[in-house]
Parts: sequence; C-alpha cells; structure tokens
Amino acid sequence: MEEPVLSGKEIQGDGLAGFRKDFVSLLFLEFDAEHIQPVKQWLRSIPLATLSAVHAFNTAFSLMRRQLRRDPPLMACWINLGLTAPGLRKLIDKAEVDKLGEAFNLGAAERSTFVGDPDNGSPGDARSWVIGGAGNVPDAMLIVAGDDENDVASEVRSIRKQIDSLAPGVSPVRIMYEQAGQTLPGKMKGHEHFGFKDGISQPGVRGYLDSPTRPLLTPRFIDSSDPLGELFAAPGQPLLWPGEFVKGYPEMDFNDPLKPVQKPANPDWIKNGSFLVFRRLYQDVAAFRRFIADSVQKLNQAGLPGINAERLGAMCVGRWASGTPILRAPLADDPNFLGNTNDAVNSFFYDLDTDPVIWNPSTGRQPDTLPPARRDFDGVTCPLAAHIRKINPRDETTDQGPPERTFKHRILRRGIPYGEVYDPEKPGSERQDRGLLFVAYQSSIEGQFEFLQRTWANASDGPRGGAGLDPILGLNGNDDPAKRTMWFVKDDDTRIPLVLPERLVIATGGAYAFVPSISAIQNVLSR
Ligand code: N7H
Repeated sequence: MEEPVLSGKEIQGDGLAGFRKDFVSLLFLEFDAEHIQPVKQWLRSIPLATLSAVHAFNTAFSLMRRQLRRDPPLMACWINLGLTAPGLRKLIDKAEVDKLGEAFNLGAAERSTFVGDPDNGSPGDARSWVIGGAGNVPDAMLIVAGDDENDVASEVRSIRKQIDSLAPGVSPVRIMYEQAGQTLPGKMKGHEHFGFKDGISQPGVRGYLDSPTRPLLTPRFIDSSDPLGELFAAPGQPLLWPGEFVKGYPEMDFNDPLKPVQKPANPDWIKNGSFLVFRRLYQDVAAFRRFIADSVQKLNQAGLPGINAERLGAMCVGRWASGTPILRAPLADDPNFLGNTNDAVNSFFYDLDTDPVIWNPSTGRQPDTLPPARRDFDGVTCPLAAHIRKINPRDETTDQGPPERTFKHRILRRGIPYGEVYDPEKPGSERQDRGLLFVAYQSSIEGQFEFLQRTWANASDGPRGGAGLDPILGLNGNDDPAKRTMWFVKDDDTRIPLVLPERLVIATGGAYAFVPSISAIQNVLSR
C-alpha cells in the first residue's frame, strides 16, 4: 500500500496544509469578458502560495512553538486563488467547464435551497446574499491570509494597485466585495462566536511531499503495532487518500479504507486542483444564548435534571466551550484536557469504548491518562444530533453503511470568524454582523459539503434514524417547529424532544470555486 507523492509545487497550499493565519481578507472578483487578455496576464502573475511552501512554514512554526512554548517570531502572508464556473467560462471553453460537475456549474446560490437555505425572502435567501447571490456571483475569489494584519492590508493594497493598472482606461478586473476575517481576541482566540473552540478535528491525508526530504503530509503519531495504526495518524484523525481532497490522486475504495482507487483527473488540467466551498454564515449569538437559557428549564422540567447552560451548550455541539469532548467529560468540563498535547481532545469514538493508543516512540508523547470515552450508542451523553456527531459520526454505522463509509464525506475546514465578539453589555451589539467565513476543501462538492449539509445536518434521520436536527446547522429552511427537533435520551431510554429556534446560523453569502494547480493557471486557464 504505497502512499502517493504529492506535487508540492503544483497544489495551492490552503487546502492540504491550511494557511492557519489570524488575519484573512477574501477578495471577490469580476472579470471583464471584453478585456480578458489583461485578466489572464494578471492571473499568471499572482504569487500563489504552494503546498510545499505552506507545509514547510507550518512544520517549522509547530516545531519552534513546541520548543519555545509560545508562538515563534515567524510570519508569512499567503495568497490562493479559486475560480467559479462563470469565471472559468470567461477563460476557457464552456464545454471544458461543464465537465466539472453539476453543483459547481450551477454555483452556490443556485444550489442554496438544495442545502437548506430558504427561498421565500426570509434571511438566508440567496437573493439577498451580500456576495454570490442573484446578480453578484463572482468570477474568482482570492484568499489573502497572514499572521500580521498590516501585511494582509498591504498585500490587498498592492493587489488593488496591480488590477487598477492592468489596461489603460478600462478595468478588466473589478473587486466586487471584500470580506475581512480574523481570529477572535483574548480568551476567545481559536473559538467561534457561540464561544466554542474550533479547528480541532481534521482528517489526515496520506502521501509524501515531493520535496528532497519527502516529508509525510500528515505525521503519524500512532505506532504501527496499535490496531488503529494503519488507519489513523493520531487519535480521532483517520488517514484518507488524497484523492478525497485533490483531483488526480487515489481515492478511498468505497468498502475498504486501506485500498486506494486510482481516479485519473478528467479533464487533465484539473489535476492537483480542489473544489472550495465558501459560505458566509451569520451567527445570531444572542438568540443562541436565549435558546440555551430557555431550554435548560424546559429540559429540567421534562425530567432531565442537572443540565445547566454550559452542559446544554456542550450537548448541542458535542464539546465543551473549551474544546473538551463531552464523551470524555460527560457532566462538567475537565480543565486537564485544555492545552493537552497528546491528542486526548480528539480521542473518542461514539459506538465503542475508546482505549488509549500506543504512541509511535519517536514522537516522545506521554500516555493519555485522562478519563477515557465510554460507548454512547444511544446518545445519552452526547445526543445523536450534537453538531460534531451529526457531521462526523466517527465509528458509527450510519444510513450510508459501515463506519468507514463516513470517510467518504470528510472535508478540510479552513474557516475563520468575522465581526466583533458579542457583548451583551454593549448597546447595539446584538444587531452587529458576526459569524463564520466557512471555507472547506474537497474533491466532490456533491459528495462532501452538500452531502454533510443536506443529508446529515438538515435531515432528522441522518446519519442515524431518530437523531433529530443539528442545532447549529440544521435549521435553515425549516419553518415548521414540528420538524425542528433534536432529541435527548435518558438512562432509561426515554426520549425528550427539544424544539430548536428557527435560524441561529444564516447564510449571507457563498461561492463554489475551483482551486486549480499552478501549472493549470499558467498553461491552460490564462493562455
Ligand atoms: Fe462545524 N460550532 O461552533 O458549533 N464545528 N460549525 N461545520 N464542524 C465544529 O472539532 C460550527 C459547519 C464540521 O470531526 C466544532 O474542530 C459553527 C459547517 C465538521 O468531530 C465546532 C458553524 C460544516 C467538524 C463547530 C459551523 C461543519 C466541525 C468543534 C457555523 C459542514 C468536525 C471543533 C457558523 C457542512 C467534527 C472541532 C469532528 C466541528 C461549530 C459550520 C462541519 C465548535 C458555529 C457548515 C466536519
């Protein structure tokens, strides 16, 4: 089972390596089809960050941070480019673009009702999106991300300058919309606006980089003598074949996660490219807090004693606000998981008891001695509808079949919050715009992002019958309270329903883009 070699200088870096920056600016662009030559010339000149560069930076950063026990003084500012179907159609033959699939060609707005957004004029309707909706679908999306806010601002200024001087008297490229994002300040760093730690669980990706030292893209922390060693890089981090995220590499066999299946890129130029889903997700933090406060009382009265606001929040997400998994600390957060470096924070299954893993001795990791996760098949500890259980059921048998099939629906999440932290003491704070700039990479929009949103988050019976709706994501489009329910289960198997509020997370923008390889941009798309 040879792992593939990944073209580090061809693949753009945000997908497989992740920029992991504190400041981001997303630029949404329109191309003038009448003046496409200067557009192409400019596309060729953008200094795009490659997988090799981003991976090398991230590796050095992590290494130094472990030694210094603080963030090292290393900084970078990276750029990546995605092109939407209308943008590609301005650059190459429509017939070539058609080959990229139906969802991509229709685009995020056209597919919005399919993934649960309303179409009745209420908030979330794509016709009112600030970007990507009717009449404002971009041709391209630039991601500018850096460790320093000033570097990002100066990179954006320089991009503006370049596109202003592309051709005399005309504007071949127009910035339609600019969206800033940044990690939240102070104690909220690394958390999203509802208050929960984010960016903990990501799949691992098999393969070596083609640089001289041939590093593995995802380091292996579990020893090969451990039963999980072949399938997992670290606890909770399955190893997936790179074709699940990048075109032209082996994908996972539907029935055997250890078996790669060759999938040649078609058309050829999409090799080393990925699909990017962007959703601008407004979060109604005040409504989330009201929902939690009101529901605590309801659940206590319904016979679930001992549930307070903190625990109910954890039961809705599947993790305490700190990131501690509720399956490993069922009744109250356990501060020992915070900052724990042995991956205890992601070491849990739902269907089976979770034993500590045997570490690869070269990692120097300490044994995981924190309370282990115990089997929770019925969802007594972590409701079946909890966000992270709905969207990644881990070892559960689901409506798709045996547990390994869940691996076909993983995404690489690269989102970042936008807007100021909610402050109930501050007048007007409730009405401010804030949320998540959701960005996910995959090789199939239909099979990954759309599947997760539509078939699992939005469906009461996915991934397992009787789960109820995902309280974070599964609300869009469900105006009927009877259909907006998540279920709690008592020790004696009694089920207690909780009707969810209409919309805590509302899409206010979106785009489906293709993130091509460097040579596809140089030799195909901008020729
Ligand atoms: Fe979710 N949240 O704050 O509740 N998400 N998410 N997400 N999400 C995760 O484990 C959140 C969204 C996934 O492997 C955590 O890294 C919010 C969309 C997946 O166990 C938290 C929004 C989609 C995982 C949140 C939002 C997903 C995940 C725990 C919108 C895909 C990994 C941190 C505003 C369709 C699950 C962590 C695993 C984790 C929240 C959106 C998917 C706290 C607020 C749209 C796959």
